[in-house]
Order: sequence, then structure tokens, then C-alpha cells
Amino acid sequence: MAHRALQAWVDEVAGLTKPAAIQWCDGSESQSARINELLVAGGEFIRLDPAKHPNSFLARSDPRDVARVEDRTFICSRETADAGPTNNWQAPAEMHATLRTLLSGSMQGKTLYVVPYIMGPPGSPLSKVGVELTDSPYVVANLRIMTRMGSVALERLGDDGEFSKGIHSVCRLDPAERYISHFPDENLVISVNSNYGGNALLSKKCFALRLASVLARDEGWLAEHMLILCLTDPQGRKTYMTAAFPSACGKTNLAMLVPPQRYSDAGWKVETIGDDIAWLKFGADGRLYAINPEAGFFGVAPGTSYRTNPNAMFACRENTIFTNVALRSDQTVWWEGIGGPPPENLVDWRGEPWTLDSKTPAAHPNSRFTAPARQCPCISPEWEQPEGAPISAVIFGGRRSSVMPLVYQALSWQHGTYLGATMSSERTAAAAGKVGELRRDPMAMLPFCGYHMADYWRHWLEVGRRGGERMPGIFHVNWFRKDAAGAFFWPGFGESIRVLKWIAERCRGEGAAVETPIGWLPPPDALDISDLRIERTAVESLLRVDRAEWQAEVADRESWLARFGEKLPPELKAENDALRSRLQ
Ligand code: SAT
Ligand code: MN
Repeated sequence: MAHRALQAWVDEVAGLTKPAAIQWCDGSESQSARINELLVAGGEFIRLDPAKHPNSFLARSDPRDVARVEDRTFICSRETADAGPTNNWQAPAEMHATLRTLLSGSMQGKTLYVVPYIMGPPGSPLSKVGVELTDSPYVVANLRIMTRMGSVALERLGDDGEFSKGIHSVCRLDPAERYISHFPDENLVISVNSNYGGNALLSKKCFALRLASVLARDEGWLAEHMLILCLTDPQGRKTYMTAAFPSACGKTNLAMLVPPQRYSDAGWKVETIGDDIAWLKFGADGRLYAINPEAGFFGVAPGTSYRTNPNAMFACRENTIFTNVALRSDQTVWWEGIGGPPPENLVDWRGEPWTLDSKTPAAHPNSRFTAPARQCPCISPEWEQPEGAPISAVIFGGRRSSVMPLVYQALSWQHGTYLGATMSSERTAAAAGKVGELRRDPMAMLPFCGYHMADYWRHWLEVGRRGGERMPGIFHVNWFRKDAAGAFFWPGFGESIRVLKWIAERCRGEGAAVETPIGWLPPPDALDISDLRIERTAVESLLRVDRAEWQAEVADRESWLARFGEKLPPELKAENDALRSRLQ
């Protein structure tokens, strides 16, 4: 190993955790096959039918370890104020002491895997290297899909390249001793007592969002919880867009949108560059370019079907790890919402027999597929382009049954930053808390911003000033507005391309819009919906801006913004005040 600092760090962690062996992951087919075999032999992986799901496996997690744990996630910056009111903070020295005790001898009898990986295309100036030290072969198998892992990363690192550090140990999976701790000043994450998703695959939320958001602040770019897509029109013109929605708002479905027949016949296309995370940096021409730092999808299985998202279904046909889904007797997988009636007999996500009379879901609601992005039929041929994709539109959105129109455009970057900062969504049954309750989730980054949220907004404003006229337009969408009977006005799914079309037109300086107190809205005729079976009155309801409702919204935003105290950028307070007066 030529990289002395990396070798020294591996030695130090091994000295503390006392593994029986150390294995460097090279990313090769043969090593990956050996690790998968090991997982099968140990009962952690069940091999699926090799014809129907080649090289694919089912894993079941500990039933108490099935999701990210926000209350056990810490930002251990030097000062409390650097973490801000939306993060848990603990002093770095204290947290290090706690973790040292937990990690002491935690890998005894196990193998410590050294997993170097690149976030982003290998040749891209926007990419960064991370190294995760883990005692979980399950994590290694997932990282091989989710990142560019192994020798390719060591090559990029050379003798002295910089890298982000992650230490992960399964320990005893004790929920009471679970810590997902970030040390932004050391570019380090330490995660103990969980082996699930974003708690354990440290490349994803921990590095690519929490630590990267801090690097982005210091280096003048943006690390965002956004999908990236390319919309191509019949003239062949491409518009690249990013979109940030809170969970359960259809981000993966929008990223993989299938246009309705009339649109695809006419030559419209939506291609995916990423479904979860975007890193955006200025190019030489002063525009913002986005890369997807990941190489795979860690998608929610329930609700995914050939009807709702055929592209995702094709993506996870082979070389895929399924976690906490149900198993059919023919060694294929099943989950609620996969389409068709449930089979009579299943093994549920806990490994227990499941029948039609069972009262609990067969697949865990947060069950997942880990699938290579390259297997997605609608993956953009440009998705690994080193320079990234030039972004024309940034879309925010949430699940709101009232108030929010189908789509509108911000008046400026500053106004758009305010839209992002006050973004909100109603809770669904999938998350803890009261269903229907409004939760503010700025830029969908509430659990993922690695520093003070108000400083993050200030950074957004600064980036906007730097980019000036070249910045993307900012838009807000809401597919979830309901009528008095509680039915959705908007059909959603593929039909949402009609909204993307208007957004692309606006980005080119075309597309009709009316200025309202909240921003630019399409007049009903500017949306291409003549062939949609939707009443004119429904369209008007979707685009209605109700002053009384908006005045209540402004008041609620006022108290939300006030939570950030002294640090709140005055521009955002000014935007809320300006909206209030425009509504009078
Ligand atoms: O578990 S992950 O953080 O990777 C996915 C999610 O919860 O959004
Ligand atoms: Mn996400």
C-alpha cells in the first residue's frame, strides 16, 4: 500500500477493534463472488432463483434495525452552534470516548474489510474518494453496487490523495448503543450497532450528503438530496433538471418517469442520471453541472411494480440485493404493491411463514432493493459523463393536499432558496408521527445537512450570487392536491411529464406564465393536457392560489424561520415579508 496515511489509519483502527483478519476490497468479480458465497454460507444471504434473478440475494436484517435512526444520528462539530437546531450535537471528544469503548475489540474473530470507493464517475473532477472500514460483508456487497469500489478508487487516491473516512462496526446491534456520528472537522463518520441502509452504507447519506455538504460549503459547491433527470423533446433538445422531495413523494418514480404513449410517439424521452443524490459544481462556462455520486439505487421495494415503475423493476432483475422483502416458494421475491394478488404462501421479511390471513405486511414497509444503476433501461447514456450535466431547472416539492398549486416558478434564485427553505410535506403512514401533520423539510435535507441549516441557506444564497444569470430556474411542484372528497386532482406518474414540459419551456424563455403573489404560474392553457381526462375545473383547482390559505401558510413559515434565530439570512425573512405583503 503506497498511501501511508491510509495504511496508518487502517492499522490504528485494527489496533482498536482487533479483527482476526484484514481484507482489502479490490472490487473484482472473483472477490465479490467469494464474499457473496460467504454470506450464503453464513445464512445472511439467500440465493434467489438463478434464472429469474441471476446473481441476486435476499437479506433479512435484525427486526430492530430496519431504517435510518435520526435520533441516534449526531453531528459532532467543534461548537454546538455549528450543528444548528435541526441536528443532534455532541462534543467530539465525548463522542470519541463513547465510540472508543464500543469499538474496542468489536471486530474480534471477524474480518475487517477495507473498502475504498469513488463517489462519482472515475475520471470526473467532481468526484471524491471515501474509504469505509467495516466488519460487515453485507455492507461490502452493497457498497460494490452503490459505489465504484476497489482498485479504481486506490488508483485515484495515489500516494497521498484525500479521502473521507468511515468506520463501521456491527457490534451487538444494540439499539440503545447505536450511534451514527459525524465529525465534519475530521471528514470522518463512525457508525456502530446498525447494519442497515443509510446507517451502515456510509458512502450514501453520511458521506455524500452530511460530510459532503460541509465540504461543499467550504469549496463553493452544492451537495444535495436530489434526483437528476434529462428531458428530451421531439426536436432533440435536452433539459437537465434536479429535484428534491421529502421521502414518500415519488422521487425515484419521477427520475424514471415513463412518458404516456402520445408523448413517446412524438419523441419525448425522460432519462435518469440519479435518483437520490446530486453534487453540483460550477463549470468553466459559469453554469452549474451535476453528477450522481452513486453507482446504484437503494430503492424502496413496496409499491414498486411494472405499472408504477417498470424501469426500477427491470433494474433490479439481476445482480441485486433485496433486503427485508418477502420470499416466494419459487425463490423469487414479493412485496406489497408489486402487482397482482398476493401468493398464498410466503416467508415474510422476518423469516416467518406468511399466509393470506396474516395481519402484518409480508415485506417490511422500508424493504429495499440494491441494484446497479447501469441496469436501469432509462439510464441516461451521459450518466457517467465526467463533466456532469448542465442543470437548467431545480425542482422542489412536497405532499400537500391543499394550498400548493401543481407547479409554479420562483421569481429569482433568492426567492427559490426561500421556497426550498420552507418546503414541507404531510406525513404519510410510512413515517412516525401523526398522519397528515405538516413537516417542514428544507431542500429535503432536514436529516442530511451536516451543519447549521441557516448557514446552509446562506451558502445557497452565496452560490446564487456567484452564478448570477447562469443559475438554473427554481420551481415548486405538488402532485398531491386533493378535492373535497379526498381524491387527487392530478393523475401523477407518467402524466407529470406535462409539468416537466412547461418547466423546460420556461427554462428556454418560452412557455406562458402569469405572475401571482407566490410566483409564476402556468395559465391552464399553457399546460399540454388537452388529451388528459381531467375536468377544466380540476385544472383550475390545481392552479388556484387561495389568499386566505396562503396567509395562514405565511404565518406558519414565519414561526418556522424564527427557529433559526440570529443565523437566519435576512434575505429569507425579507422574502416571507414580501410574500405577505403581495398577498394583501
Ligand atoms: O437508508 S437510506 O438512508 O439509505 C434511505 C433513506 O432512508 O432515505
Ligand atoms: Mn434519499
